[in-house]
Amino acid sequence: MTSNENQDHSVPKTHPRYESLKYRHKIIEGMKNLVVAEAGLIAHGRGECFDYILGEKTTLLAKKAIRTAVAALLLAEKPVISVNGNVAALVPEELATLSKIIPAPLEINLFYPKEGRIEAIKNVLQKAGATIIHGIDTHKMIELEGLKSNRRKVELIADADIVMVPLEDGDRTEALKKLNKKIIAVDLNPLSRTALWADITIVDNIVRVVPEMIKLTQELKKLNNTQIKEIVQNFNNKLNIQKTLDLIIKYLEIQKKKAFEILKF
Ligand code: PTJ
Repeated sequence: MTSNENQDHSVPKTHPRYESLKYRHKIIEGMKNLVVAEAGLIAHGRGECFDYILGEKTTLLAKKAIRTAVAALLLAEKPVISVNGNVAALVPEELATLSKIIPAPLEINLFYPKEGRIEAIKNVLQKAGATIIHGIDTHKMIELEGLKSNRRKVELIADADIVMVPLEDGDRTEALKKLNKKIIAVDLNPLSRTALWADITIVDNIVRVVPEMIKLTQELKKLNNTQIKEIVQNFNNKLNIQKTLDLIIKYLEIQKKKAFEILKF
């Protein structure tokens, strides 16, 4: 085994589930470094389960939502990308790039407060090349009305017109919607409250979403404002979620048939 193959806790690159295991280890490392909350491991496992029944790929429906999300971010006056522990552990470099090219500031916002976590996440983001990071100085923060969790403490998000909330909990999405913010959710569970409350719901893995957003930002920046607006106007989020649920059912039917073929012998 070469040293390269050995890098992710002895998981060989040839392993059929290499990608999935690689991200598991990023989450575990993140937990050891305070970046990821303990519950972040469980949240990741839930995400993996939904990813599995979506075929672990970016569906055409997700691609459409991602395209719309990028268009909406480009049109926004005060966009903000909310960052939690899982996201910082999984895609720090990609977040830094996306933040720069939109441009949209990153704001650390945690559900599980713990001494040292904000600092640890800030360091990871800075190391990854991020320059504009908010949600660090408690003196600059205000509290969102009607929200009891730690996510109520926000800085630029309070004044944002669009907030991208990857791996979010339903309560804050609801609170942000009540404040008339447009919400872009990234959530592998199309049935979560966040997915159902958001204006643009991306049902896909954050590890595939952010690279795709970077690619599309470069592409959409070549369009004029009217063309970018059309992308947002032509998108129907409710329909996209319904079709995603149909896709999951269809995928499971196909997998069931395949499993039955194997079970026959
Ligand atoms: O770092 P903190 O303290 O802010 O905590 C972050 C977590 C994620 C632990 C916290 O927000 C939490 O408990 O979230 P939930 O309520 O478990 O919701 C997370 C949602 O994200 C679930 O619906 C998961 O299916 C989904 N999810 C998990 N991993 C991914 C994902 N969606 C997209 N990509 C993933 N990699």
